[in-house]
Amino acid sequence: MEINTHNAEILLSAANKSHYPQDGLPEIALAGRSNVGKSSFINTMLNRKNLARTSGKPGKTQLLNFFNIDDKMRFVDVPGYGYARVSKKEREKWGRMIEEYLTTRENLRAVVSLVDLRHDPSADDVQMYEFLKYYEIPVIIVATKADKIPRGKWNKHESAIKKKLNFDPSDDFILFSSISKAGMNEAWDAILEKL
Ligand SMILES: Nc1nc2c(ncn2[C@@H]2O[C@H](COP(=O)(O)OP(=O)(O)OP(=O)(O)O)[C@@H](O)[C@H]2O)c(=O)[nH]1
Ligand SMILES: [Mg+2]
Repeated sequence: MEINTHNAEILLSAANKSHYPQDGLPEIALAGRSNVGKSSFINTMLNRKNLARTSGKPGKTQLLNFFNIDDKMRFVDVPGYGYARVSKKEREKWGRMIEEYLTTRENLRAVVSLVDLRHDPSADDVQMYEFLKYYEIPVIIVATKADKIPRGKWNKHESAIKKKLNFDPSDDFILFSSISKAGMNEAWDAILEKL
């Protein structure tokens, strides 16, 4: 598929099903803990500075944000999990919103599940991966902030993450940096293959 990735705009934000776009365009969702770099991933992939709003302040993305890419596909920026300073009630609301999207959305082709290359995956990261495997949702693991780890140590960090996740070798695993753009072409290849 030929996609002009420069032709991208925020389409809408949704809290539930009734607000999702109504057409059949394929969607790729971004999941990961708060601050891992989901919005930065979107900006990097679309060569934009701040199309998906980023900040040092975790919990910035509160709704499902749908990005139209050249009227051919969408990215769906999902609010991050694991942000400590939210109430139990908010966490439950978050859980229902994500679960509804991931388990019922026919447009969904794959989830890009982001983890921080520097650290072992959190319990929430492991749970998200298990959830996606359980529902047989195609998953692409993207390990972010690779620029913060010297290249000579990438392999060691990759192995540690795979082990902790009980990684299925048939899934994609991509080392990524929104600073250096390492892994960007590989990520696009993996995504286009899923559409
Ligand atoms: N060095 C480095 N910093 C990054 C990278 N990706 C993201 N960041 C920084 O990490 C912080 C969080 O990035 P966001 O993209 O806003 O993270 P998010 O996952 O969208 O966070 P929430 O919306 O809160 O869930 C920002 O300060 C980014 O500049 C990366 O690849 N390398
Ligand atoms: Mg965000």
